[in-house]
Amino acid sequence: MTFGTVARISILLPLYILIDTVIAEPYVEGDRRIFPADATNVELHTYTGDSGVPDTYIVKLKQEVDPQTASTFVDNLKSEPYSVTNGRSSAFENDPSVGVMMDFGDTKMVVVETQEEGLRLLRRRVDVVEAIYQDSIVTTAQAPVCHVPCECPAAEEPVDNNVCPPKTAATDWGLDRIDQTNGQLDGKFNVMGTGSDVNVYIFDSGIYAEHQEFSNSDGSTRVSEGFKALDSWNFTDIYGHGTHVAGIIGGKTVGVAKNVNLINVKILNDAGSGQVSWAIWAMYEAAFPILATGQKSIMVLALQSSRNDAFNDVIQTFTNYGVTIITGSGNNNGLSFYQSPGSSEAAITVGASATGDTKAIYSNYGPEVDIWAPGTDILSSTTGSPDAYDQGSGTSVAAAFVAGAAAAYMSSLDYRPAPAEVAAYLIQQAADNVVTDSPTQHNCRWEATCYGAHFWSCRIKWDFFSKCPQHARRRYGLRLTVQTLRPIL
Ligand SMILES: [Ca+2]
Ligand SMILES: [Ca+2]
Repeated sequence: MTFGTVARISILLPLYILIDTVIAEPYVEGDRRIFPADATNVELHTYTGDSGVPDTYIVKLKQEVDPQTASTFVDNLKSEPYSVTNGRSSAFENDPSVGVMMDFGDTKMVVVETQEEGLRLLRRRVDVVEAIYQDSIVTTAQAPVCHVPCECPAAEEPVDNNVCPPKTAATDWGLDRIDQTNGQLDGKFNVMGTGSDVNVYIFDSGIYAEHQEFSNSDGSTRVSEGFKALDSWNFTDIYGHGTHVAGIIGGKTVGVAKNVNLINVKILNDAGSGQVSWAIWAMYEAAFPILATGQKSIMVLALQSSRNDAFNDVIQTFTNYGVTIITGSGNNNGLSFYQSPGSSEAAITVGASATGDTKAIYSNYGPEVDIWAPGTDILSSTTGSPDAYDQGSGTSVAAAFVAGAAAAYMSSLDYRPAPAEVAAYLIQQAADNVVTDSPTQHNCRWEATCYGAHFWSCRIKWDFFSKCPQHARRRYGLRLTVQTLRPIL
């Protein structure tokens, strides 16, 4: 090394440090690209892959912003250069959520459709905006496609495009399993509580209300129409996922809470796909009757998106208001930390098990998973005719069992229990040390994300690292200490 080189380093080093403190560089975490806040820009989250909805952002306002300033800000979004439109294309023209302020009490959000210049200017509104999150695609937490390695029942069965062959044998092992701590199935399902005074809001692809699983003795249905993301939709379930989930929660033969009120909140299109902003909007709409009546209510989000902190924020808010929210951990066979709502602390996050109490190969896992329930090869109602049934798998299925159990428990009380009370009851009823086959290679993983060539630009997830020892004890290892579900009373 020459003298000249040494001298250059000693001069440049302080400059690098100085620049680093002024302009915060983006970093990548999972498939999110996070632009930290700095003196002149608010925090921005985007996606590196195709999870993000192009040119669509969920803007979270600062908590201290007064209502007048907030509404002026939102009004101004409708003009150039923000150009909030009521949709970029005909398919979105009837999206009611864009450009409307959602006031959740402790937080306010507005969905904005804008492009590069508008986004740049939005980031400069440090006076009003807390953070900006790109909208993201949300789909059913159903697992028709095997994740690597494919979990097929027998190696000799053909695997086409990594999709397992359809299962034919109908089973009802899920109901049988959840009413007992012992893994030896007894062929029975006993439940106390029918969920009759509980409203379960199912945020999904719709519900086929005419299915016999939902019919009362007088021919009426227990399914009612709630809310839908796009005005042009009707409530019909074409995709079938919502009807399957609803059957497990409250079908009269295949369901857990056999007399619960099922409310159809359609936020997924007929291909089972939607946007997180649609889910947030529908939660906002659903909250009005829930909070006005104080009725026992559960929101079921059997959905998954790449992690979206706006989604997690709204779930936290409604949990604070007393709404019990139940979700699946997601179907990536990875950490639920990288998915929403699976990463939500506030929701009751459910992992999926297969027969024999093994972790379902697709199920996500990790510190955010609160409880496990059957998820693989579960028979339930489907669309097409009032007596149509099909098997499905996924953490949606597992979440549906827990939602049914929560509804049955809630209906046994003469008051609306707080979400924490519902969660505590379910976990207390469950058995530890049951679900096996959790991966071990992710134990106590910590990550450093670096940009540039300088060590001080690395960002280490100390938070995650510090959580590991506790969860390594409780939830990882050859013999898991996770819970399987055992309702009710
Ligand atoms: Ca049983
Ligand atoms: Ca949780």
